Amino acid sequence: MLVIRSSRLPPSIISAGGKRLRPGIVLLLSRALSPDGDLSGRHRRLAEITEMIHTASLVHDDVVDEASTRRGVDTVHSRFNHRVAVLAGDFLFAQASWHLANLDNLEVVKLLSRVIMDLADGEVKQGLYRYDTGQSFETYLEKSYCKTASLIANSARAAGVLSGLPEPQLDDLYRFGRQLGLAFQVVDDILDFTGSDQQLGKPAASDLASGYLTAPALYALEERPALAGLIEREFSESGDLDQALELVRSSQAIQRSRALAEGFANEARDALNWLPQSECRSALLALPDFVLSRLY
Ligand code: GRG
Repeated sequence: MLVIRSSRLPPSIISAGGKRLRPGIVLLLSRALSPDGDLSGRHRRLAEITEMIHTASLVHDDVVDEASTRRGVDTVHSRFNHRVAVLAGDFLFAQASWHLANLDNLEVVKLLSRVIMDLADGEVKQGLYRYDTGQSFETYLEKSYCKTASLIANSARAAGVLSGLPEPQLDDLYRFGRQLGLAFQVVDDILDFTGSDQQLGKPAASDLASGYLTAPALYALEERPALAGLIEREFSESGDLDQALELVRSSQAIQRSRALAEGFANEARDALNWLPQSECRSALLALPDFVLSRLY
């Protein structure tokens, strides 16, 4: 993948790296599914495409959320401006689409195009339900699927397509990615309440402050009716946000969210039981625990 580096440039979202979870899954699946543990060139390209799509979505997301930092560095729009950030995100989406088309596999093109549709859909859903205390838990999970799990699920399935797997196993790969992605998003949502700015690489408690109601807030609303009033008036009075955070943190919401993430992580692990023994299989089966370990 083309990466522009210069010692004179300050760190960017690309050089800051991130966890590279999504390409890691595609690379591990490629090796785990190959009889001699090889990594094919097409799987390598698919891995690059998944990270390009992910990075593009982060750049756009930071514009929408007006976020100042990401991966511990200034966001593109805060370093340059909104116009540059939107164009940089578009550029990455366009590059990803070009390399995707050049894989010459219509099924893979369909899977990854669907992801880009889901990302946009998830972002719209999230915007529509801001500060909406009446939203269902199902709406939250649908949004989480679109914004996070779809990319992991469909790229895992696409890795299986490139390996020539039959339909039932493709379904298992999709299920692995979907449940892992949901676990990952719930963990991310918990960390927003429990992590520090430094741990997160972005401001803590920013979801609730922006009116995004995630698993901890939705569970807390069931236990603490006073929380609804604070959210509905959009934390407009001084001390509202701190009071809301205290209501969430003093309820069972974090424990219940943790149990939800553990359930998704277990389902992800079960979906890959059939993979033949290899180091890559062991690494893939360790991923659900890695996702949960971010909580401890
Ligand atoms: C498709 C035109 C078009 C727009 C995209 C903005 C947008 C619509 C979608 C946003 C999707 C988004 C940013 C979801 C967040 C997913 C998430 C949990 C990101 C954090 O992932 P990590 O922790 O990040 O893996 P690192 O930095 O490790 O890569």
